[in-house]
Amino acid sequence: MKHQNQTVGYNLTASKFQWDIAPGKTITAWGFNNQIPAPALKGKVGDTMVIRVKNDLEEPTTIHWHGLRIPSSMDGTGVVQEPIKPGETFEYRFQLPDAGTFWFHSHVNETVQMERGMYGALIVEDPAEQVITDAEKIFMIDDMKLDAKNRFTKPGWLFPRIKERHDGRQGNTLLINGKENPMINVHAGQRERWRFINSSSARYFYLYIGGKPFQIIGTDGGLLESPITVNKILLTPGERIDVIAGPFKEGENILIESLAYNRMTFLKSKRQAFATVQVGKERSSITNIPEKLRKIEPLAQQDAPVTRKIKFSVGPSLKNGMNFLINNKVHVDDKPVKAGELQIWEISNTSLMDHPFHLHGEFFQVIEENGKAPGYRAWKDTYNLIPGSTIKIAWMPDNRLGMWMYHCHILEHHEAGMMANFEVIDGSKDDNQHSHHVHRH
Ligand SMILES: [Cu+2]
Repeated sequence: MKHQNQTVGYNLTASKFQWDIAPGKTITAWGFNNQIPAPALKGKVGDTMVIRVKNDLEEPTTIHWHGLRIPSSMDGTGVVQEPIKPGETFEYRFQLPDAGTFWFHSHVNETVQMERGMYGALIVEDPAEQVITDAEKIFMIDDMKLDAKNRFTKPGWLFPRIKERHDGRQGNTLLINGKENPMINVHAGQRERWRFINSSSARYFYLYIGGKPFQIIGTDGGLLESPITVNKILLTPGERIDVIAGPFKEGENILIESLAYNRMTFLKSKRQAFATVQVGKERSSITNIPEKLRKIEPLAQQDAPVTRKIKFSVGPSLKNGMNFLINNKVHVDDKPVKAGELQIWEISNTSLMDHPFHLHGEFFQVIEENGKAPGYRAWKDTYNLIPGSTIKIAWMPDNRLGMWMYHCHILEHHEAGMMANFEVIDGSKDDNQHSHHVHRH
């Protein structure tokens, strides 16, 4: 039976509240509907989602819908929207074009607002999808930097401040779905779909499930062509991954961990546990994972001519110790692109640390990484650039004209300048009719 498109309504209220991250461990959070994460928003492909956001904080905010291919005016950034002032309400309204694991988060003063909990999952299902699992869970990964009294801290001294700017804020308190080391209950013999979302400021989450193999079935922009079996996978800030976990044996206790990943920070990376999976009584399984999940048509060949070059780098700054740069500048206005004109962007990272590149409102395909074609095709909106690397991405701007942006998804780097605004313009008009010069971010 064909799915009848529906309108799905949600109310989100941003406010300050007390939140228990563990028994007896309470923080003053900022978030939506008094919970971290916000309630998961769910819809089906083709549905219209209407989300009324009331701001009960003492400062302005907006919401960015990470990964959703929606109109520019709904993207939630400072160039497309007046921030929602304290006491005001704004209605976001858009159709859900793609199935997948998406998320939303504030896009004003992110290093404070997101750090304190202003994020949630947005799941879009496709009723025609063939994947069947016994259960489904969403895991939003985060960390918070708290002092001994569970307060959020900002480094006061110059060197710690430079370190946090350099590394991004990496917390000492690890969270899955707003809780410290939660118990995850599963049944023996069953297989579940786990949707991981890295909503942290800067932490590289290197997923490891007790060494057990799991299957990756989806990335940022929905299903892969075929499942890929691994026993670890890196998830950088902003990225999502759908995996099939299990079957496990009754009585097993398995840690969900992040392995150490050296992204060239001052802070040394360690292997750390985020949650414990407790395996209960055996149950029968109805899971079915087809070998062919879907077809992803290639947007371009590896040797397609480059239409734009983007360089991520770090330079000295008298005021802050260092600046985070795009093409040698901070907070950049990049050239427009024309709707319907294939984009082949060569993005290089000449700095000595990793940066996750995020493009708003579009999916891209990585067609080359350091001279090689990637192992499999996937739709992405966030992709990690290791030091000294160069990738080529292909994407096709459609008719959603207006302002968009790309940036490093380490929030402190974004704030320190590693971001650019650009416009998607009508392909039938010439460039100099358009000259938005904006410097907000
Ligand atoms: Cu960065």
